Amino acid sequence: MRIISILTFILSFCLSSRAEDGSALWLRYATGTKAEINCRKQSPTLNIAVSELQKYWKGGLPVTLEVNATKELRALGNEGYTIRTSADGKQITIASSGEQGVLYGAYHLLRLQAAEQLSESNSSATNSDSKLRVLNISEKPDYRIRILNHWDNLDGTIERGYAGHSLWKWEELPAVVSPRYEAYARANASIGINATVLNNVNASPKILSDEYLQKVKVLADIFRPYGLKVYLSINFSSPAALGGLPTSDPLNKEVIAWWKKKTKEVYSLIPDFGGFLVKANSEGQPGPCDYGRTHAEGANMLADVLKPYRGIVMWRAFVYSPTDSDRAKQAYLEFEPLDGKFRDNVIVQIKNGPIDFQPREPFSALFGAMKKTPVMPEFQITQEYLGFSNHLAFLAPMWKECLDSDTYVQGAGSTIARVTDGSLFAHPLTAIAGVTNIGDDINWCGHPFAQANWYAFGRLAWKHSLSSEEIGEEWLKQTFLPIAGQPSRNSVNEISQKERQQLHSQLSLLNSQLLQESREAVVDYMMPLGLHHIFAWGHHYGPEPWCDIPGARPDWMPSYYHRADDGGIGFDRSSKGSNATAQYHSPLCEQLDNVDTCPENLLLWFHHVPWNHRMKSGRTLWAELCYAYDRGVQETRNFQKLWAPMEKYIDPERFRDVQHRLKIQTRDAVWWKDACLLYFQQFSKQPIPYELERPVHELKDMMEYKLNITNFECPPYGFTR
Ligand code: BDP
Repeated sequence: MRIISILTFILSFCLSSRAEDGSALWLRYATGTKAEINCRKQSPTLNIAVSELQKYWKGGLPVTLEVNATKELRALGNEGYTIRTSADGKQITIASSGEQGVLYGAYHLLRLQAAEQLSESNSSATNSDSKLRVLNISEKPDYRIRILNHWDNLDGTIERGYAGHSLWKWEELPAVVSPRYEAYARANASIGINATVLNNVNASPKILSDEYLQKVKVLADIFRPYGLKVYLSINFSSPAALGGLPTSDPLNKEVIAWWKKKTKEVYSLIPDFGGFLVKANSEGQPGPCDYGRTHAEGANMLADVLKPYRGIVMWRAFVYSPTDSDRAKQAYLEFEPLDGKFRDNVIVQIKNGPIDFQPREPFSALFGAMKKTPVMPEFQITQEYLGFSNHLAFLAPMWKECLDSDTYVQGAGSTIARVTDGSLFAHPLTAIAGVTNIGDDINWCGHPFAQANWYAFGRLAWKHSLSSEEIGEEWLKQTFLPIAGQPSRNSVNEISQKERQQLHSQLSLLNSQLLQESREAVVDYMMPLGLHHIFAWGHHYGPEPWCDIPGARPDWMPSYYHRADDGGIGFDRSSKGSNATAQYHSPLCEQLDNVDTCPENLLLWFHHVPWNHRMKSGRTLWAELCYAYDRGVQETRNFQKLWAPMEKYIDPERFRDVQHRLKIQTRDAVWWKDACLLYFQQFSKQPIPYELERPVHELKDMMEYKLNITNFECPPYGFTR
C-alpha cells in the first residue's frame, strides 16, 4: 500500500514537474541531446555536476570539470570557481579547488544559458542562433554560511508558513523518502545555499531524541552531495525536558555532560553536522537567563561542546520583554555589553530591523555595536508581514537596503554587508540567514513570485553586491521564457521570434515596474512613513491599528507603535523620547534624531509628528500619509495591468494563479488604505484630499470584522462576521 502511494507520488511529481505548475522553480531546463562533459574524477558531488551538464548544457562546446589546487583556485576557496573559454575557443573549463565549487560553477553556466546571457550580443535571440561569448568568470561567496531557517514544527505545521505543510514528512521518515528532498537540495545548490536549519526556532526538545535524529540523518545524507549542511534549532531546556535532569542550567556539570553526550550522538550519525540555532529567553522560550546566567554563558556552553567537531552556535538576538524600555532598544541593551564575551564559534544572529521583519524598519543598531563578536543578518523570506503568499513583494530591494546601510562603526563605509561578511573586522566565521517560505505546495512557495525571494536570498548570500535589478532579470527570464523545444503558451506551438522579442520587453517592464517596485508598494499601502506593527492580532494579515486586547502585552498592541492622538502620530524615539536614536553612531544618530533631517520614509519610526507638520513635498503630514496610501493602491492596480499581457506568452496555469493573487492584493491594498486612513482620520480630523480615491469601506465594519485565518485567501469582502 505504502509502496504504491510512493510510486504514485513519484509519478505525479515527475509528470507535474514537466507541466508548468511551478514545481521546476527557476530550473526549467530543456532536455535533449547529451552534451560532452569531461571530468577525470568521480564523486557524488562531481557526478551531479556532470549529469546536470550532460542533460541540460546546450551551448555546443564541450565542458571540462577540474578540481585543481592552483594558487588562484585556492584563493577562491573550495566553493569558489572559475569558468573560462579556452584560447582557441573550442572548450569551456569549470575549475575549483573543491568539488563543491565545480558544482556551483556548473549551475552558474546553466543559469547563464537559461537567462540567455551567453550570446555575444546578449540579445533576445536564442543561444543557438548567435555566437557564444568568451567566458572569463571568477567567483567566490561573500558569506561562509548561507543558510535557510525553516520554522517547521514536528507535527507538519509551519510557523508563519504560507505554502502548505512542511516539506519534511517526519511521520514517514526514515523509511520513506520523498523525492522532493533531493529536489530541494538541488534547488539550493543551484543558487549557492549551503546550509539549512530544519526545524522551528520555537523548538521542540523532541528533535534531539534518538528517533528524530535518525530521521534527520536521512535528510543530511541526501543533502550532502549538494553541499547542503544540516543544522538544528534546539530547545535550551532539552536536558530537563528530554533528558529528565532536574535543571538545564548551562553551568551545571550534569547538564554539560548531557549536551556532550547528545552532541556526540548527533555527530556519530551526521559527521558534518553544522551546529545549533538557539532562540533563548525570547517570547517565552527557555534560556540561560532562567538560571541567572547571561546569553554569553548559555551560548558558550554549547559552543564548547560543539568545538571538537567544528560545529557552531547561531545565537539569536531577537529578545525583548514587556518592560518600560522601548522594544526597539532591547536587543542592543542585552547584547552590546556582551561583545567580546562569546567563544569564536558563536555567531549572533540579528534580524534586519530592531522590531520584527516589518515592511520597512531602520537597520538594527546592534549591527554597529559588536566589534569583537561575529554577527549575521537574519532576513525573513516568508511574508509574515507582507501579505503572506497573496501579495507580490520582491524582497531583494529590502535586503539590499539593509546590507547597504552604513553603521558608521568604523567611520563612513561600514555597511552591514561589510560588518557581516568579515571584511571589516576580519572574523573568519561569517553567515547570513533567511527564514524560508518553502512548504509542500507543488510550486514550493505558494505565490509563483514568492520563488523569486528564495532565489534572491541565495543570490545575495553568495554575492551581496549584485543589484536587485540583475537578480530580478535573471529570475524572470529563467522562470518565464519558453523552454526550447517544449510547448509553451497554452500548451500549443512555440512562440515566434517576434513574440519572443515582445516577451523580452514585457519581462523587462515586469522587472523594473513590478518586481522592483513591489516592496515599496506594500510599504505604501500598509505602513508608509515609518509606521510599523499595526497588523491584525496574532496572524498579522490585514490592518488593525485599533486593536486592543484587554490584558495583552502592551508591546504587542498597534497603539504602542503608532501612538496616534490629536497632537500627531508616530513613536518618539528621539533624545526627547525613548532615545533609541542614541544607539546609532554619529552622524546617523544626529540625522535620525532631528525631525527635519530624519529620512521621511522612517519619520514616524523615530518621531511623534504633528498632523500639520510640513513635509518636503509641501504637503502636511496628514495629506502625505493619504497620498502614500493612495499611491500604494494605484501601484497594485498597475501591477495587474503589467501582468495582463503575459497571458499571450505563458501557460494559463501560472498566468491565472498570479492574476488571481494580484486581484486579492489590490483589494487588500484598498482595505489597508481605508482602514488606516479612516481610523487615523479620527485623530487628524482632516479630510482625505479630494483628488484621491474615496474610501469604499466603513470603519465600523472593518473594526468589527475578524479574519478567520483558515480563510485568509479570501479577501474580506463585505466584512460579514
Ligand atoms: C515573529 C513571529 C514569531 C516568531 C518570532 C521569532 O511572529 O512567530 O517565533 O518572530 O523570530 O516574527 O522568533
